[in-house]
Amino acid sequence: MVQAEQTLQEVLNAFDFGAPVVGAIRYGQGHINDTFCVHTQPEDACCRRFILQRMSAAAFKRPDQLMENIIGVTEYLGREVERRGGDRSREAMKVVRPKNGEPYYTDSQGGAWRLYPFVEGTVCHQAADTPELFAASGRAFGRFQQLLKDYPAETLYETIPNFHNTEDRLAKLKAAVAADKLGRAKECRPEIDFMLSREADCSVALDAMREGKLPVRVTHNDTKLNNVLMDGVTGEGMCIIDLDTVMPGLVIYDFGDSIRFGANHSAEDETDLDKVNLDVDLFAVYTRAFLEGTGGSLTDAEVRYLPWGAKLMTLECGIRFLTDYLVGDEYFHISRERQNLDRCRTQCKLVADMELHWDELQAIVGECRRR
Ligand code: ADP
Ligand code: GN1
Ligand code: MG
Repeated sequence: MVQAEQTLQEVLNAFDFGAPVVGAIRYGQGHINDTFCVHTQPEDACCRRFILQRMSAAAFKRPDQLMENIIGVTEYLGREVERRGGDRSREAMKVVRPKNGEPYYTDSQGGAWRLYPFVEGTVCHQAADTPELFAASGRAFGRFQQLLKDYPAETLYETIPNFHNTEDRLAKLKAAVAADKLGRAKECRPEIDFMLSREADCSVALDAMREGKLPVRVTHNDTKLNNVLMDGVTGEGMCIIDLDTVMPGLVIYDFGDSIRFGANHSAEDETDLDKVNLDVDLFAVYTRAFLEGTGGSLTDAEVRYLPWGAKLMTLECGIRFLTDYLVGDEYFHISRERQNLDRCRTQCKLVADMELHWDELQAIVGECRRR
């Protein structure tokens, strides 16, 4: 058996699945963790599935703190869902502890693994194929915000320090360009210049936060469409997943990351940039749905800054992809060469498009404010 298989077997033995395991296969399209779907076969029932994940050691230095956050948040969400008459087994994640009772299992190679029941009857989409789907994801992320509005933010660890500190992200890009350890900077000069020429933008939301205009709340911080499971029958947003980065943050970033990923009709790593365009109608659809989901809990300033959330999250993500490309693809999983550079290029195109449509984006948000 090769080492990876041996490790997987060791990890499978560390959990009690309640029935024999019949297989574990790689699963999903996340960029960060190693995800497996575990199939089990109870004697007198259908196959029961689980999601088993090795948390990324590159991204998360303190899996203990991360899991404390997740257990706190998932239990809180479960109680809130129940209080509102919902089904907590489908609308909230649940951590399954290993046999040793710890929140996660550390394998003999040092990898940190956690287990969740698979939320059945749901679909995970990689693109907003219809406006209805995108609206449903917006309501779900808005509702997530509402459900956690009274969660004690000060009890949460910062699982990735400076995660959405755009100024710091730009500083890291500058350092990577200066070091240029793989000699890749010469092929991405236009992208580097694109980012550097927007240095002032990187401070807009942070300044507003420092000046007290934008409140810090408990936020998800990774609100891609594929981090919400949609009900397979109704198409409504069912369960928000990927809670690794739930931390104190800005709500405009949660809004913005969804726009970055979903308000267009191309893959994040599309190489034909003609296909990469911001869909202003989808921006409008998401804005209304997200605000509906938050149940009116945002301040007027937060609503006013929503277009900035969209632009900054896209710019920041582009900066991160570019930095990772320059340092040798250490953070984001890649399946082909130059994928992180391609991802960076789509983000630049989207930022440019947002700038082009800036007045329209503001008008859409203005209309929501007047409602
Ligand atoms: P990453 O941080 O790498 O994106 P995720 O936690 O988002 O990892 O998981 C990767 C994929 O696994 C998701 O996009 C989704 O398809 C699937 N997934 C994760 N958790 C569950 C779950 N509890 N039930 C069903 N599918 C899940
Ligand atoms: C990562 O984990 P995943 O694939 O949902 C990343 C996000 C990026 C995103 C870009 C913890 O999200 O911040 O926006 O890739 N997550 C982490 O697709 O860094
Ligand atoms: Mg994910």
